[in-house]
Amino acid sequence: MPQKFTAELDVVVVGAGFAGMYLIHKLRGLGYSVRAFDTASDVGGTWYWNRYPGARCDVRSLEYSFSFDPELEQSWEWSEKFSTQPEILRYANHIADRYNLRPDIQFNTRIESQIWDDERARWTVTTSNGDVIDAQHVVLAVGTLSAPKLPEIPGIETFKGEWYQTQKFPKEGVNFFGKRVAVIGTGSSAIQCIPEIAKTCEQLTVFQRTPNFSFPAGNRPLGRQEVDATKSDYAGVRQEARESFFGQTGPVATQSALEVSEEERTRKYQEGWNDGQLISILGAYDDLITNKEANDSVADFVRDKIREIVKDPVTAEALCPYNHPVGTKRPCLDTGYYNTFNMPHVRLVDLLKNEIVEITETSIRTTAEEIEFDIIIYATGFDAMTGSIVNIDTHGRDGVSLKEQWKDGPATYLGLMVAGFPNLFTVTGPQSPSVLSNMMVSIEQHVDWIADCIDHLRKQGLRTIEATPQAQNEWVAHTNEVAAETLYPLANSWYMGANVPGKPQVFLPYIGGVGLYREKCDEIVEAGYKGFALSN
Ligand code: N01
Repeated sequence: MPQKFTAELDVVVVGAGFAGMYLIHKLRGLGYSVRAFDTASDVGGTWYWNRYPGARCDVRSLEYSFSFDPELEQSWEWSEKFSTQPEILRYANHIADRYNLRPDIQFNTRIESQIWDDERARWTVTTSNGDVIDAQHVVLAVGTLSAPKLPEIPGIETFKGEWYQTQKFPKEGVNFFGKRVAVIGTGSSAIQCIPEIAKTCEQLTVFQRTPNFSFPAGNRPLGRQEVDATKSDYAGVRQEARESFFGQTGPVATQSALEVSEEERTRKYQEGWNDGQLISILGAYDDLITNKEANDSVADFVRDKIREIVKDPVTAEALCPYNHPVGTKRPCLDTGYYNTFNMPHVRLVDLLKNEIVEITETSIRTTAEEIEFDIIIYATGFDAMTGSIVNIDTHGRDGVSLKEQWKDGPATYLGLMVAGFPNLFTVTGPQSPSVLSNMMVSIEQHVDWIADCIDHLRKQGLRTIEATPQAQNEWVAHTNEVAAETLYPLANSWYMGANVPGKPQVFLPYIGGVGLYREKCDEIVEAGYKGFALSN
């Protein structure tokens, strides 16, 4: 029986975060019928869900914003150096209102499956609401850190108190006053929420498996002068970010950390520490992420800072990271994190000494003790970069499943397309700079590239585009080669897929740099979409 479609579209967009919203705006402007779908009840993607106390971006707000509309960037006013989640969500809502995007977004809807029909050269997309959509293209704007992960702890389901995941915090917030609170995890989310929760709770216990390197954010209100300085040359600022390594403006190091004296290095690291930006420290020398000895010098600097700040020497030592080079697990920017451990009602439990055995109805039990709690916060991360892609049942040519094809690790061409899956695009997908960059810069680049590509097909009277297996293999080999030149593979990080049991351990993003990557993408287009097969 022929399939009954509830809608026909040029493009289905999965996700209504910043990428999904810009896709609607861009594609609609080019005359395409497009609809985005999101499980959330409103726009914002990652900033819709991550409402935990203290949630804040750690890329400067003036640069963590869209550049595609000069009027938008001039008229929007950021209040602080690093924006809070509520302010970024207001910005997301402003985008939705300003460009009237909501009529083309279906909320509270999950995309369940996407099946490629080779004969018709179209996708059949089904949703949790029973829609069956016939679409020429599908763009996955699903986010890179949007499949939250609970820890595998026995008894987790038995806890009778309140429990929350940082990535799915309730809209109405949580009242910690007078409560005994546990936070499990010490990644970016935990490091941001711990100082905030400590302000009101009765007792806070932090369960740490791996200490992380964290730097003070030095957040502050934005001054008029600095805003005007950026706004008077926004085009120049954006250009510099696009051509940079991490998608942000900042110093470009040209010297090895080992070429200078210890005093000089310490002075430079102190400058970065005071400046409160990850790129100021990690970009202080050009070999900090490639040379272990160079990296050790900055690791020593941070460990000294921790010992200086945290009064109890046992706690200080437990907070000092030793098992990975700085930067190879996502480093954090914090507001008072280490100082929080000087508060009398805050305690660190070092899981490297005594691991968690189980969670009971009322407590967390380690090999050494049992502690009762009213609230448990799981700040335990995500199935990063691939989780939210493979969670959609996707079948390409000859019915091949994407999940099955990626069982040994993701393989893409440029993080934009996958061989065997025509007309299916990923925004900031694996093997693109993505999570190693200012996401707004990478999102805009990918959306522009994808929209131009779709438009190229139409103008040339073509129906499909697909990565060739050879180009994909070469790109994956290149991304692995570049990663192998760095220290990243030395860490058990989510960049490596190491935080999800059974997930293949490969370095997920592309560490060649945002500017270089953009050049490569542009060259490929100029060479007639080299490495892609286009057909009518
Ligand atoms: O998650 P994470 P996150 N028992 O995976 C621990 C972005 N982000 O939500 O390292 C005990 O980093 C785990 O321990 P270990 C940013 O890119 C950005 O904090 O696996 N502990 C780790 O400490 C970030 O990197 C911003 O040993 C367990 C923690 O949980 C990414 O999102 C803010 C455990 C998870 O840390 C993810 O950050 C927030 C277990 N069974 C997030 N399982 C900003 O822009 C896991 N852990 C500032």
